[in-house]
Amino acid sequence: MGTWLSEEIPAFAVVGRVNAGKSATLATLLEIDDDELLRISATPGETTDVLPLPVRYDGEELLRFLDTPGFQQPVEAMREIQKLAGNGVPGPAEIARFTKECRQRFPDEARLLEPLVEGAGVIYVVDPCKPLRDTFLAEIEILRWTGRPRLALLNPQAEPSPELEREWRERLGTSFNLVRTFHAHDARFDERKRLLEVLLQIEEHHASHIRRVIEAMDNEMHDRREEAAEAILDFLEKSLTLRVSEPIDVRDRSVPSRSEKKKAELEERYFKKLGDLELTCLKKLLKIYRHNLIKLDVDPERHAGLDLATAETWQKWGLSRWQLAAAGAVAGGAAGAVFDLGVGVHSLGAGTVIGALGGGTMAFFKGGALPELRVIGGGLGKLRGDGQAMVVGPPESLNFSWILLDSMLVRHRGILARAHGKRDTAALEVSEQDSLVRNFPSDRRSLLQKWFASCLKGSPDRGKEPEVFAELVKSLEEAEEK
Ligand SMILES: Nc1nc2c(ncn2[C@@H]2O[C@H](COP(=O)(O)OP(=O)(O)O)[C@@H](O)[C@H]2O)c(=O)[nH]1
Ligand SMILES: [Mg+2]
Repeated sequence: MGTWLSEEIPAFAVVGRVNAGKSATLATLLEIDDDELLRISATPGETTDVLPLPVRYDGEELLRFLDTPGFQQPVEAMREIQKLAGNGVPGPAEIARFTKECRQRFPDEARLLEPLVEGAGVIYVVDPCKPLRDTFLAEIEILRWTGRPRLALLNPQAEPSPELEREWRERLGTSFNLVRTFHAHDARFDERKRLLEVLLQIEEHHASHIRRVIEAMDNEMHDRREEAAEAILDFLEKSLTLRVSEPIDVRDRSVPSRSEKKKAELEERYFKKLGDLELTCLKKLLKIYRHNLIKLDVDPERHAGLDLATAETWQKWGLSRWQLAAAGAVAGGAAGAVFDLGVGVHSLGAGTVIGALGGGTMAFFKGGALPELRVIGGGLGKLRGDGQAMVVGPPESLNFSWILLDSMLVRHRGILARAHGKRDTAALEVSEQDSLVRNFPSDRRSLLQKWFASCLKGSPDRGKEPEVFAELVKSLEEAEEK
C-alpha cells in the first residue's frame, strides 16, 4: 500500500506551515520528549522527510502518525496542480500526479502529500495568531483536493485576536471536516484524549483501532496514578521515619560547643538525606509520566514563584490550625502547647513546597531558620563507648508531614500539566497555588494524620497502609481535575 501506510493501520499525516507546531503537536499527543526522535525546533526545515510515529500498545501497532516537512511554496504548488487538471477541478488524481511529476521543483510539497495519496487522513496544524494570507489559502485548497478526511487544528502560539480566530475558523470550516483547538505546548491528558476522539469522527473506517488506543490511554493513566501514589507513599514513610544518629561519648556531651557542633553536623546530614528522598520521589514521578528532559538540578536559584517571607504564602500550605486539631495532630499531651504554625511552616522554608523542580528540600531548608529537630541523647541502645547516641529526627512542626505531602501533590500536578512538546524551559513551573491537602475530606485527614503519627514514631502502621494508598490515589485523581 505504498511507503507510509499499511492496510490495517489507520494513519494520519500532520501537515502545515514550517514552525506551525506540527512536531510539537505530535510530541505532546504521543508523549515524546526525546529530541533525537522528534525534533522541535525554531530552525525552519528541521523535519526534511516524513517521519512515521507508530502508536503501539502491547506490542501491536494500532495507529500511525506521520510527521511531515512543512509547506514551502504552497501558492506555486497550487498553480502547478491546477495546471495538471487542465480545465477541470483538481482532485486526488492530480495530487497523485503532482507527487510523482513535480518532485524536483516541489520536494517538500511532494513529500508531505505522498502519504495522503496513499490514504492517510489529514491533520492540518495552523497558528491562528498568523494573518490568513494567500499562502495559507493555497495550502487549504491543496489539502481539500486530496479528498482525504481532514481535521484542522488551531495551535495558538500566543493569544490570538478573536476576530482573527473567527476568520480562521470560518475559512477552515468550509474545507475541513472538523476544526478544533489543540495547545501543543499546554495540552494535558484530557485534551490529548479528546483529540483522538475527534479522529474517530473523521475516520470511521478504523474506529475500533482508535477506540482501543483511547481505552489503552485510560488504562495507562490509571496505572500511572497508582504508581505515583506508591512513590509518594514510600517517600512519606521514608521521610517521616528518617533518623540520623551518631554515637556521642560522655566528654563530647558535657562540652556544649562540641555537642552543638555535632548536632549541627547531624542536622545537615538529616536534611541532605531528606533532600535525597525528595529527589528520588520526583525522579520516579517524572519517569512514570515519561518526562526525560526536565532537569532536576538542586539549585536554589531555580526556585521561583512563591514568596514564603509573607504570612499569606505559608498560610496556604499544609493544614490549617483547626484542621490539624480536628485531624488529631494535637491530641494527647499537646494541650496548651504553643504551636505557632506561622513559625512552624515558615521555618520549613519555601522551596520544597513550591517545588520548582529544581530545588531540593535541602536548598529550601537553608533559606530560613532550620526547623527544630528532635535531638535525643541516649536511648538508642548500646552503640559505642558508654553507649549513648545523638539522634536527629523529624522537625517538631505539626505540619511537617502535611507539607511534605502537599509539596508532592503540587508537583505531581505540575508534571501532569507539562506537555511533552514543550522544550524551551528545562525546569518545571509550578505556580503559587492553594494547598491541596486542605481540601481533603475530614475522614481522609484523620486517617492520614494517624498514619503520619505512626511513621513519626518510627513504626508505620502497616494495617492502615492499603487505605492510605487508596486515599492517595484519590487525591491524585482529584488534583488532575483542577
Ligand atoms: N509558544 C508556543 N510555541 C510553539 C508552539 N508550538 C510550537 N512552538 C514553537 O515553534 C517552533 C516550531 O515548532 P515545531 O513543532 O518544530 O514546528 P513544525 O515545524 O511545524 O514541526 C519551536 O520553536 C516551538 O518551540 C506552541 O504551541 N506555543
Ligand atoms: Mg517539525
